[in-house]
Amino acid sequence: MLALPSSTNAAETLRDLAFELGFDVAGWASGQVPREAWQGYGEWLGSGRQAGMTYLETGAWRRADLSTSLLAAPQVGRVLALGISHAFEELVPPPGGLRAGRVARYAWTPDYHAQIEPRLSRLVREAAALGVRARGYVDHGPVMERDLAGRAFLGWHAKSGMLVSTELGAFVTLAVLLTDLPDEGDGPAHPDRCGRCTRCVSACPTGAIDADRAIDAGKCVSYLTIEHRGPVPWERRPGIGEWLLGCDVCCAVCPWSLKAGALAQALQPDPELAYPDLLGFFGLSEREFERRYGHTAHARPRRKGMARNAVTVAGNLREERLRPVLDLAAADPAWEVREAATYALTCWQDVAGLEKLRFDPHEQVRAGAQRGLNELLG
Ligand code: B12
Ligand code: SF4
Ligand code: SF4
Repeated sequence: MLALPSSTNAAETLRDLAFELGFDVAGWASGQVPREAWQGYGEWLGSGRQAGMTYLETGAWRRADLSTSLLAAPQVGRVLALGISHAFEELVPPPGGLRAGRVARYAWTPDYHAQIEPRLSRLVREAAALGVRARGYVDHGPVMERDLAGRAFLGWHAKSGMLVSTELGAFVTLAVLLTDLPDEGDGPAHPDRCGRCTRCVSACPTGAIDADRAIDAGKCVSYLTIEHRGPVPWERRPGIGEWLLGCDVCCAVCPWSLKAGALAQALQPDPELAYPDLLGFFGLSEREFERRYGHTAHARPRRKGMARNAVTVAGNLREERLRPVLDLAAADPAWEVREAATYALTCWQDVAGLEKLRFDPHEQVRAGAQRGLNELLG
């Protein structure tokens, strides 16, 4: 029998190991990024849809040439694209505390970077043992993970902007392993399985999904609750609805997610992260918050971002049991939180609460209180 060339063996070994490590889907793509992908990225930046995420502009060109991200290798040959499901079963909120609102499913596990990076490191070590140079990325590298995953046949570029898989639906976290294995080009393109469906577009609470299958981040609840710093534009706050961190609407309504069901196996969700005690975002110093949430996605907006989100949700939900959130927010040391309290007090038609904040030391809090009073009293 003919021995297989060693690069084919290495590629197969690494893909098999990825499955052993808990990835649900894995496939190889060419390391040559097609012109339409990086041009599309440039056009998206040019249209300003990155909102405040200026880090997406830094070294934007590196997405076109992956060799700049595989240190000390002449060039990237092939890339192993990986996907792991975060389609968890619904969880029961833990007892005690004040629990309301929703956290997007990807954030139900202790930080997914921390869960996936050790798996990528294991693949890098195995690659080295096979004489292959490799480097793993999950989320924050200058790498268009969806483009790679699409060309590796893990799924297609769906109308929601997501990489959707026929097996896993849309609740898939992606990662990539850049390697210097010889490039073998891409296989066949994955067919578009959206058909005439437009559920995600109609269900998006803020109209953030554009016709070119890209997101206008400035409108997206995920951006507003995770990445946006400072006050959220007032007119966007009702659209945040009950989302404390991220948003799952476009993934949840997708028929492919419904068909796949709750099949996450490798990642373990934590009910305390899915349904955090809202009171826990107040009365903590930034350092205490970091100690409690440092290993989670909740740390990204920092304590004041989570407190801002909590009071915005309390405003939108208008449930009497959430009154303590409004009181704590109105007295919070961070002006951004007190400013968000003016919105919530307006939703609650609490003129007395707004009157108090009209004399706040911070100009933007006073402006919020005045705006609320104008809305309520004309
Ligand atoms: C910035 C960012 C955001 C921004 C902007 C979102 C956006 N759609 O661009 C915000 C904060 C809004 C966001 C939100 C979310 N995000 Co996000 N985000 C990223 C990040 C860091 C960069 C994305 C980016 O560069 N966007 C700019 C656009 C123009 O680039 P792009 O998406 O890569 O698309 C270009 C090409 O790749 C190509 N393309 C796009 N998709 C596909 C698919 C195929 C098959 C092909 C061939 C080509 C192709 O077209 C585009 C133009 O050329 C990636 C991680 C990464 N490094 O890729 C995660 C990532 C895209 N996010 C992810 C997730 C899970 C989410 C949320 C679901 C989180 C949540 N529940 O709240 C939402 C979903 C919003 C949505 N409908 O897209 C996952 C997506 C997994 C998947 N199955 O697609 C990623 C890949 C992180 C990860 N490692 O898993 N995110
Ligand atoms: S994450 Fe939410 S707000 Fe953002 S595009 Fe999807 S449905 Fe719209
Ligand atoms: S909801 Fe429909 S249109 Fe949107 S990604 Fe899923 S299949 Fe495509």
